[in-house]
Amino acid sequence: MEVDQFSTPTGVLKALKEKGHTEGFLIDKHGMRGYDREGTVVDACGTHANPPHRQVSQRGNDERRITLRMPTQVFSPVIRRLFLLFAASTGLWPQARCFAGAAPPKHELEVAFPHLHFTRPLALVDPSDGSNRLFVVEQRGRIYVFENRSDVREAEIFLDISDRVNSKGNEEGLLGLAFHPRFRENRLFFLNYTAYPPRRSIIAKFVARKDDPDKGDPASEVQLLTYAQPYENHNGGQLAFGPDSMLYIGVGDGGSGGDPHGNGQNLRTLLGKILRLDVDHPDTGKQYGIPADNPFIVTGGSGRRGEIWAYGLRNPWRFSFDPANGWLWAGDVGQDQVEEIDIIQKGKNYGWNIMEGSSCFKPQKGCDTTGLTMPVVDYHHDVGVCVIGGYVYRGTRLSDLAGAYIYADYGSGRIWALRYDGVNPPVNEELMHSGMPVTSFGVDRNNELYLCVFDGQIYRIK
Ligand SMILES: [Ca+2]
Repeated sequence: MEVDQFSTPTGVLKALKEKGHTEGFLIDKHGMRGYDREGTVVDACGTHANPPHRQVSQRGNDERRITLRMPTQVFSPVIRRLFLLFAASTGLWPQARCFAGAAPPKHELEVAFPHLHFTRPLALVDPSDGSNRLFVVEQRGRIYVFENRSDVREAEIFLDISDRVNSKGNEEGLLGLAFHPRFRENRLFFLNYTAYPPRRSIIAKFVARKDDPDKGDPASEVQLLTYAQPYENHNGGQLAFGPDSMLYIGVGDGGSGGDPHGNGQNLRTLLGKILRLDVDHPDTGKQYGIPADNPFIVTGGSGRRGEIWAYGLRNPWRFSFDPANGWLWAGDVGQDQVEEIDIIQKGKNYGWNIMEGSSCFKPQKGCDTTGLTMPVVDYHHDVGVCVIGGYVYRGTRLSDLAGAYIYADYGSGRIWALRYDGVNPPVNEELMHSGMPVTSFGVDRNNELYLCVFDGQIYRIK
């Protein structure tokens, strides 16, 4: 069976005649219709008010077309429906869902630790120290620790630095926590938080107490790096160690709207970037080193910042590494129209503020896309308003999600599973409309996935 999708009925019928396909499908603003070789509508979906979720690979094609093939010997109504559901999940073809039949959602959220309640939790982190503890970051400047079992009764305060954290703005506060890969030996952990005055971001390291591993020492702070924040929004916030033991930091464009200072494209500022630092080998006079293989190291006077790993980002709030292959996945929060998921690679330019997702931003039409790296997927603001980057699922509880990148939207509460191998087109499946203000994802030592939600609870997918 071979199926073509065109944006005009003529295209569909032409392909049916020329290629002898069994069926063709038309997708347009009214929905989706299937045609047989005689041009008869054989299946149809209702009107869809919203345009389909658009993929990068579709950009600029007036006549949108995909060709899908499957061996005829396995063709059956059941296989056909599965096949169409697969097509639907790519996002290219959301209306194909109704061809496949409406199925109840396979997954929903459940509270992971019913006895625990937090205030604006923003991150859940495993210390990778062999203990079965989890750490939850609260925006106001607290970190809690607790044993990872669903009946745990209470969480202890691991660290309280609310005295030095500015969390007045919606996007300000204690935003990120990363444990050193050798935390068990050196007890070092790293924070990303905002302070005021002056308005700035601080990347700092702290030590946990030797006599009590459930207590961080607030007096042990050593600031590695600070950078000015011109506005209260777009502070990024993630920091995490990569498989190379380097510390990666997500930095927003500095805020306001539209990146008024052009920070995303400016290699002389840390704003609008992913940074990569070596915390184990500090350069002279610094608390960190710039790795020799960072892409923008210069010896001359260009002013480019050697800390930069990738640029052209607006607000890479959450990113993570896939433990299976080391890929760095990021959710980059969009302006007023487009949210995007990127795979971050050394030295690449992710487009902001020339582009917002795979759409031109400045100028709004005919922007120069030369040298820009497009998102793996993006979605428009009819689907959600603020992407929350997640994790590639490498746990065992949810076998059907193995290898899928799970991410969410803070505004709509939708949660997706995205599969992408770097070669074939991405397959993006919507898992659920949770209705929850998801702020972040985290994983435990077994790579099981958790969600932090602004209702104060930690959830997991079941
Ligand atoms: Ca981008």
